[in-house]
Amino acid sequence: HTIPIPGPPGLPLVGNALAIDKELPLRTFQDFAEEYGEIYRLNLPAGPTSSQALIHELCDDKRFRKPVAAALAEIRNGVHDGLFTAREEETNWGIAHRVLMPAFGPASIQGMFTEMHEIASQLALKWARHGSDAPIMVSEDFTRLTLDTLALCTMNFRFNSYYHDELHPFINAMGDFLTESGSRAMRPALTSVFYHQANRKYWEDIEVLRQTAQGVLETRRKHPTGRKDLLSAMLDGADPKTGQKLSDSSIIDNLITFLIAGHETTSGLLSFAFYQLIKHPDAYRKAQAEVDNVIGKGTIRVEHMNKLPYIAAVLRETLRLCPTIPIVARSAKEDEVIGGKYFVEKDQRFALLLAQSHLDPAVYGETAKEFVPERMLDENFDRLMKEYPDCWKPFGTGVRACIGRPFAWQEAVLVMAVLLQNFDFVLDDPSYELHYKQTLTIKPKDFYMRAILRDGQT
Ligand code: MNH
Repeated sequence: HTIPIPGPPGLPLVGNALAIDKELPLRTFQDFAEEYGEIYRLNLPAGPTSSQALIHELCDDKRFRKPVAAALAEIRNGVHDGLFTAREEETNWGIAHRVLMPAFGPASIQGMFTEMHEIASQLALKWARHGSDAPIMVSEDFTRLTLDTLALCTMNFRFNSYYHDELHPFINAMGDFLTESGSRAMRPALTSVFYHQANRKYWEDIEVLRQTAQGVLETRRKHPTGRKDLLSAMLDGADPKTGQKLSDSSIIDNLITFLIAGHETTSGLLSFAFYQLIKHPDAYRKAQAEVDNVIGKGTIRVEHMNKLPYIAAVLRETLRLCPTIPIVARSAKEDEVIGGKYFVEKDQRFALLLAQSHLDPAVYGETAKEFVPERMLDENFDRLMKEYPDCWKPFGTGVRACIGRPFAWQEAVLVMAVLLQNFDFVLDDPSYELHYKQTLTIKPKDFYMRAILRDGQT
């Protein structure tokens, strides 16, 4: 016996679309989850799910897959079958995945440490120069950091964002392209003819992105270097399975994809992590003490990166409460029953509501909504993941999980260490309350802090 999936009543034609908060759709989805439980039906393309148990089931790659719909389908107009926007089983996904996996492996990421460190140090220098009275626009400066780091480490390209108020044309084009991809996904298909201007701008932005990436590729071809970065892995690497190399167009797709998938996510993580630390002085002290004990005042080296377990726990706990990709899509490969009772038709889409499943009291108990890094220390984390598989999914799932995770992790740990080593941080406005700004990812809205150089440091 199966039961229909519960859900709020909707209007004919628009369904539940009007109920969705325009600024912060995530809030509506979480409110409905509180009201209707672990799964509900909206008269929208996807059904939000939010218990660890259901999410565990939907993460099964044998029965469910990643659909490329909504905003992803719009981004796909720009980067085609690149890793992030490829449909299940498209050949180019397999080729790029196999060629790039080793290039995102631990050894290769460790090789990027020096360049990551350089960009992180530039940020510390900027904040030191601005002085402790200057409010820092946290997520904007972290976005400069993550973009510059990605471009430098993956393709040896320097945006030099810190000292420009005007961003590089590529960055503007990418920002507008992503925002517009989100808007297009929300618009009913028939109305798109009314958006001439926006459509033209959208395709022009795609052109800017592709031209820039093509320029980077051609420069590398003309001036080969011994650099072992992601670009050289794509230019030189052959797929171990088919022997095929990546086409130029596929390389361009993936160069742009790294910047798209890898900058806001990591920038949001760092922003939320500092917010949480400032709000939790006890955790803050422990994190800073760990940096002082393990690294002291000397230069941070790559060997330190896996010797900072408390920082790692802070980052995990931050991604639990504030998963910067708060929703991941899945769809059924065949007709299915989930949770032992809900009937699901083939191709029915689901939104894994990570921002809510990460609060499941069945997993995290009474303190589920609190920031408690201790529960994410290695041993506890391993136990949790074993006992409640898929209870923490900020990097997505299965074959389509994040390929950039080791990159993001090294960058985030390093930046935490550099900043905690050199500064004390306080809220610019002590009464600041956390609000999200939602685009494709979430970030803290209007979050400003101030950076005070620590005693005896210059
Ligand atoms: Mn990343 C896929 C989260 C950093 C490149 N990433 C995903 C997915 C999530 C995700 C979730 C799965 C999306 C989906 O199912 O539709 N990623 C993150 C988070 C961070 C992050 C939370 C930082 C914190 N990602 C990065 C970085 C890069 C990157 C850095 C690049 C250097 N991510 C990707 C790519 C994919 C992806 C590429 C698509 C992988 C695939 O489908 O094969």
